Amino acid sequence: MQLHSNLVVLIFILVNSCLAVKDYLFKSCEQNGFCHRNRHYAKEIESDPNFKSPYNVIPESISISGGTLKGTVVKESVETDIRVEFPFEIGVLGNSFHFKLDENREHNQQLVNYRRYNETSNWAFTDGILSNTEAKFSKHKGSVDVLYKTHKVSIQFNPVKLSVFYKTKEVLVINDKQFLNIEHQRSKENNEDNLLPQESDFNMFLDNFADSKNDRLPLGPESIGLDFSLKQFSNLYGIPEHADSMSLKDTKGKEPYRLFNVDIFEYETDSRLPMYGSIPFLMAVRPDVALGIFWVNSADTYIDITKDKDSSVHWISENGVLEFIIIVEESPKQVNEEYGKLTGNTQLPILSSLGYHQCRWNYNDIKDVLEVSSKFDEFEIPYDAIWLDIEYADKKKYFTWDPENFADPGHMLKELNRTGRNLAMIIDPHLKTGYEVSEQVISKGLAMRNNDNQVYYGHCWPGESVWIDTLDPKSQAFWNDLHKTFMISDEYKNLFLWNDMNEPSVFNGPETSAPKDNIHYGNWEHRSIHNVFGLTYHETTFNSLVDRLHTQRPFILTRSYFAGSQRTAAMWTGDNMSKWEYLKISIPMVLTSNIVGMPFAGADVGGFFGNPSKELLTRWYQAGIWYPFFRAHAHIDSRRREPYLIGDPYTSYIRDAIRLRYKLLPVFYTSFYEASLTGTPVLKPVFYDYQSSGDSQIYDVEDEFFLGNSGILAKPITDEGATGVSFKTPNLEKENFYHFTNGVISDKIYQDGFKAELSDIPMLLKGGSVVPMKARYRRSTRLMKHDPYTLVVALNKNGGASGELYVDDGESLSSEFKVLFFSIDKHGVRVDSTGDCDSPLEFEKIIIVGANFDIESVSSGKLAKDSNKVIINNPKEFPIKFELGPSRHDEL
Ligand SMILES: *[C@@H]1O[C@H](CO)[C@@H](O)[C@H](O)[C@H]1NC(C)=O
Ligand SMILES: *[C@@H]1O[C@H](CO)[C@@H](O)[C@H](O)[C@H]1NC(C)=O
Ligand SMILES: CC(=O)N[C@H]1CO[C@H](CO)[C@@H](O)[C@@H]1O
Repeated sequence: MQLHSNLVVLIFILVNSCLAVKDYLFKSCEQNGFCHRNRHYAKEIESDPNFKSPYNVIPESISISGGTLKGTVVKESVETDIRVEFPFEIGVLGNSFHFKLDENREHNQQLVNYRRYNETSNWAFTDGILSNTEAKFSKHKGSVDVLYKTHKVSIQFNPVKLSVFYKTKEVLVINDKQFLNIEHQRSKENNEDNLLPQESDFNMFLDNFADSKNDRLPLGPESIGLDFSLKQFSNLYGIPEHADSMSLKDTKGKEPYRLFNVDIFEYETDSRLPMYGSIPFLMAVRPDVALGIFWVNSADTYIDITKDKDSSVHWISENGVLEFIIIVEESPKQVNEEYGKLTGNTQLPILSSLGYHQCRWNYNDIKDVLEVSSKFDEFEIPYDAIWLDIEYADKKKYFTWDPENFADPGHMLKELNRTGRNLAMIIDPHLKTGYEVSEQVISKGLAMRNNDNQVYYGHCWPGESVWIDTLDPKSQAFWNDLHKTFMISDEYKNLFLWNDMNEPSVFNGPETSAPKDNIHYGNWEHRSIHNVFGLTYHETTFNSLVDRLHTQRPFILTRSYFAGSQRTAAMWTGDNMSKWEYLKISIPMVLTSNIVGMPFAGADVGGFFGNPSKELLTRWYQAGIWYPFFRAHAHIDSRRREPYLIGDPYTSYIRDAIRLRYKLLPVFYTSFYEASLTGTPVLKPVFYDYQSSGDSQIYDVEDEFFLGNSGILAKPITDEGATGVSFKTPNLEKENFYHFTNGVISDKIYQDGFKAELSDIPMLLKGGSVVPMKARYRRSTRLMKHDPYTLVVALNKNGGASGELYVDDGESLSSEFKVLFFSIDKHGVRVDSTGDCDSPLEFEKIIIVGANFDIESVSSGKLAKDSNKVIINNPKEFPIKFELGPSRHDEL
C-alpha cells in the first residue's frame, strides 16, 4: 500500500516546476539541525591541526565490579565555562563489546521526559543476554584495558579514545578523529555560554524546515556524534534501508546515509535517502577479519562514510544515550552469529509463508478472491496466500469487514483452507476516528499524544485517524482482544497479517510521519523512539497472534522495522515501480537485509506502480523466486497481472518459475532453520564464502548469491533483452560449478558465460553439494507435506558431496524435528540424522553428476544412467552401497 494516487498527483502539481518531490518532503543533512551541526563540527576539527578535544575520562572515576566498568567522561573547555559530566558503562555481552554513556540532566519542565532515551536496547536486544564473566580489566596510568577472548579494548583517557585489538592487531579506533560530540542540556537563554568555538548553533531551538516548523524542540539541542576508524577495511555493508548498492559508498561531499523510517513514495535508485525501515548495524570485511558496529539508537540518524585504505564512519543521531556494540570476529558469518545473540535470530517461519504470495490492491470481494484462487488451480500454478489490502474493511476501519463485499469472511477462509491456502490481511496502526476501536484507544489512554498532551489526530487512508501507541504495555491486552473477537472466530488459523504504514505514515505530518514532539508512553518524545515505533507495532501484533493461534507460528509482514524485527516479522522493500532498474536494485537490497540479520525479505514482484512489460514481469518472477519472502503485488491503478492473465509463453515461464520455488522449498526451509539458529543469511552474498580468496572484486558482487549453504549459486537476469549470463565464480581451478539452469542438473561444468532464453533461470550448483528437492506439483505447501524427495548430487573434484535437510511439521512453535546429513563418495550414499521426529521420509530419486568412478550396481533402488548422470530410482534403504565396475577410471 502506498500514498493515495490523488495525493501523489497533487504533490506533483504543487512542486513539479521547482523542486523534486523528495527534496520538498525530506530534510537533507544541511537542513536537519543536528546533522548540519555535527558535520560542521567535524569540518572545523579536521581543518584545525591544533584542536584539543574537550572530552576526557576522569581517571579517579573508574570503578570495576561484576564484569562492568563504570566511569565518567567530562566535557570541559578552557575557552568557555563548560563543564559537564557524562557517566558511562562498559561491559562485554557474549563476545561483543558494549558501551553506553548517559547525561545527568536536570528536570526542567513538566510534560516531556527530560532524560536521554535509554530504552532502544530494550526493544532491539533479545531476552536473556549474558554478560561475559570471563572479561578482565586492567588499569594503567592514563588508560584502562578490557580483555576478553582474543580481544582487547584499550580506553585512553585524555583525550578519550578507544582502540580495539583483535589477536593483538589494532582493527578499530573509536573517536580517532575526535568527532565525539554530545550536545549537553542547556536553555535558549544560556545557549551562548554553552557553545564550543567549533560549534554551529543552527536550528538548536527551532526547526525552520517548512513542514517541521511547529516542532517545539522542548529539550533544545541534544544530539550525539562519534567517529570510528576501521583499519584496513574498505568493504562496508549494512545500515539499511536504502535503494542503493550492497557495498556502501563514500559520502564525502554528498548526502550521508540517513536512517529515519518514512513512507517514501517518490525516490530514485542509487540513493541514500531514508526509507521504511532502519537497522543501524554496519559490517566491514577484509580477508582476515570481519567487524560489526551496532549503533543502538532509535532517533533520526545520519552516517557519513569515508572510504579509503582505512575507512571512517561518522554516526550522528538527534538524541538519546550514546550506546554502541562492537563485534570483531574472523568471518562475516561469525559476526552475524554474535549479532544474533544480541538481537535474536529470525523465527523459523511457518513453512507455508515460504510459498508464493499473491497480492494486489485490491481483490474486490469474496467472489473475486475465490475466483483468483481457482484460476491458479486451473493453470496449475501453486500459491500459498492471497492478500487483502485496505479495501476489505468497512470504510478502512480495521477489525471490520465491508458488509457488502466481504459479508461472510468465514466462508472465504474455509474455502481457502480446503486447498491449504492462507488469507493475509492488512491491519495498520492508524485508526479512523469515530468508531468503536479508535474510541476505545482514546478512552483507554492508548493513543499517541500531541505536544500539548492531547490525543494526536492526523490523516491517513481512512481520513482523520488516531494512532495506537504500542510502546504502552497496556496496548497488548487491548490488541489481543481485537485480534480474537473482531477478526472472525478463532477457529480459523489460516490467517496471516500485514502491518503496513507503521513508520508511522501520516499523510499530513512532517516528512510524511508523526511530528517529532508528539508524546508516547513514558512521556518520551516521538523524536527519541521514531525508528523503533514500527517494531513495537508489529511485535504487539505478533504477540496477539500467538495469543490467538496458540501453538501455531504466526506470520506477519511489516513495512517498517528496526534491529530486532527479524524475531517476529518478515519485511518487504515497499512500493516499487514496474521498471527494470527497480528489479535490479531489489537484489542488493535483499542481500543487505540478509547481511544485517533480517533474512526474511523480499520486494514486490512486478513492481507496485505501473504496468510491467511481459518480459519484465517474467524476469521479475524468475528473480522473485529467490527472495526469501516471495510476493507479487500491484497498485490499484495497475492493470491486473496475475500470472495466468499474461498469456503464453509468459504464463508458462512464470508457472515454471513459481514451481521451481516450490521444488526448492526444502532448501529454503533448511536455510531458514540455519538462520534461526545462527543468524546466517538465507540469500548469501558471495563474499561470505570467498572472504580470503585473494580476489578483491568478490566484495562488490551484488547480482549473484548463494541460497544459504546449499551450494546453489543464482544470478537473476535483470536487463531488458538480455540473452546470456556470466557468473563471477572464483576458484575455478579448485572448484567445479555445474550448470543447473531451471533447477535441472547437468554434468556440464561452468567455464564462462552462457546463453539464457526468456524461459531460463540461470543457476549453478557447486561441486560437493547435495540438494534435497520436492519435484511434484501441488496446489500449496501444505499439500506437499508427504511428497517424496529427490536428491540432486554434484560431486566435487575429489568425488565427494554432502548436504543437509531440516524437517518438522512446518507449523508448530515448538515441534519435533529432524536434521538429515547426506554424504556421498565412491563407496555410496549415507544419511545420518539428529532430532526426535519419527515421521518416515521417502526418496524417489537420486541424481548424481560428476562421478569419476563407474557405478555398476547399488544396494538399494534401481540404477539408471542418462548420458553422464547416474540416477538411482526409488532407493528404500540407507546407506546405499555402490559396487564399482571393472572399467572404473578411478583417478583418486
Ligand atoms: C534508563 O535509565 C533509568 C534511569 O537512570 C534506569 O532506571 C533504567 O534502568 C535505564 N534503562 C535501561 C534500559 O538502561
Ligand atoms: C483447515 O484445514 C485443516 C486440514 O488441512 C483442518 O484440520 C482444519 O480443521 C481446517 N480449518 C477450518 C476452519 O476449516
Ligand atoms: C526494491 C525497490 O526498488 N524498492 C523500491 C520501490 O519503490 C519505492 C518507491 O515507490 C521505494 O521506496 C522502494 O525502495
